[in-house]
Amino acid sequence: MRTGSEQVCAYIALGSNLSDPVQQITRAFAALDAIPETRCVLNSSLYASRPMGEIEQADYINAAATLETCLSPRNLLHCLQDIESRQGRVRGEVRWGPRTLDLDLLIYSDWQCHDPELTIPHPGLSQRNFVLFPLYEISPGLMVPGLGSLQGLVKKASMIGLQRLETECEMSVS
Ligand code: A4P
Ligand code: MG
Repeated sequence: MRTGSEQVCAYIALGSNLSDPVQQITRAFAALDAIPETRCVLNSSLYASRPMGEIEQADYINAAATLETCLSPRNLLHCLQDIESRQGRVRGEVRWGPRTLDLDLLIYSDWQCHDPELTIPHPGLSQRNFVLFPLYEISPGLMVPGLGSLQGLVKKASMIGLQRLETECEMSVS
């Protein structure tokens, strides 16, 4: 069990499709940086994405962030859930339903855990283009514990239904 104290890198996926999603994600970057013993050292561009799943709902804004943190994975997850609540997240009614803010802990150092309360790497990471491309933008050399290189995962993914909203840094997947 990982208890925290030494500084590690953690990667977060952000998503929103309610109550001004661009503003929600921008606020969430600041909230991540304000977590105790934690700094948000990089954030990706914002991406518009078509909703995954069967529910009819608005398009999402997605992004990714790199944190440096001394918190344990569970304490970090609880901080992410606090931020979701503060930004109006109502949890639990519909799986994959609309939300003001979703913060998923994608990767925590080289750690792997398969507990329902905390699964790391996040189980959706390798199948979701709205997670892979923002993460690749901020950490192209990343190795995903148990899954190999992020670049390898990105090469198998498609940009269909995904649009980057900012243009200043070009991505190339070779
Ligand atoms: N949990 C376990 N591991 C983790 C982890 N690594 N990070 C547990 C965060 N939470 C983790 O999460 C449900 C439970 O997962 C929690 O109790 C936590 O302890 P939740 O945030 O309450 O519920 P959820 O997010 O609705 O569930 P789920 O199945 O994780 O939904 P997803 O996978 O996050 O999908 N379409 C687009 N285009 N973009 C999106 O961002 N998001 C969703 C939600 C649907 N469609 C989307 C998007
Ligand atoms: Mg979630």
